[in-house]
Amino acid sequence: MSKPVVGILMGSESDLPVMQEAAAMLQEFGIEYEMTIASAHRTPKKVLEYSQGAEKRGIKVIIAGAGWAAHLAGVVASQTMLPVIGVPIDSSPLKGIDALLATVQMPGGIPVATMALGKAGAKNAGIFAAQIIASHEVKIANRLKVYRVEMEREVEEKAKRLVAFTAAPHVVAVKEPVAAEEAAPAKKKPRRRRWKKKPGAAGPAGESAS
Ligand code: RP5
Repeated sequence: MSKPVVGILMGSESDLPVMQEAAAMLQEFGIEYEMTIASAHRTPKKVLEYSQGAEKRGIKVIIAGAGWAAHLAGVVASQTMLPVIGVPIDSSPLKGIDALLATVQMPGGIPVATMALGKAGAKNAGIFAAQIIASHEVKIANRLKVYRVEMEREVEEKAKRLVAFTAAPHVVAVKEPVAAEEAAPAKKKPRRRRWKKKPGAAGPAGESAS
């Protein structure tokens, strides 16, 4: 096994289900990575040590995912010259809008390449890290090209299946929606009972027929 070239950091264990998406993409492209929990506010020393030592250890890109007031990616970026990819995580009551703004709104001077919120963002972080590595590794560049071709083929297959589905007889045979009155048989009106006066008989109020 060769040395990891991508470092994945996350603020909490609760971020793992999201950040696994980044790891899955790196695995798909055959890129070695390491993954750990380091929080900018709970374990700030660890974050500093990790960020300052990463380049020396052979790391080329750092992916940092955090939720709430997500300052992790910015703090990491401030401590290294490596490119830092930020993944805002939708773990807060604000559904991640706080993490998105905290990660993307870096003041000029210390950039963080911010991805989309949540799992899609983590997935893209993995692909983006692969693209950075691909700039000096032809093998990874080729795998990325294959990935794009495969994605295109899958979408085309789905489009063909959709055409086949809409052309199928069972779809054509679908009837127009039946109007509610037609669908339900009209209810018979209850016959009103009429009180008939018998000739010469007294009425209900005791009136005699005239
Ligand atoms: C952030 O606080 C983490 O990145 C996580 O998304 C959020 C909540 O952490 P836990 O309270 O679940 O540990 O630092």
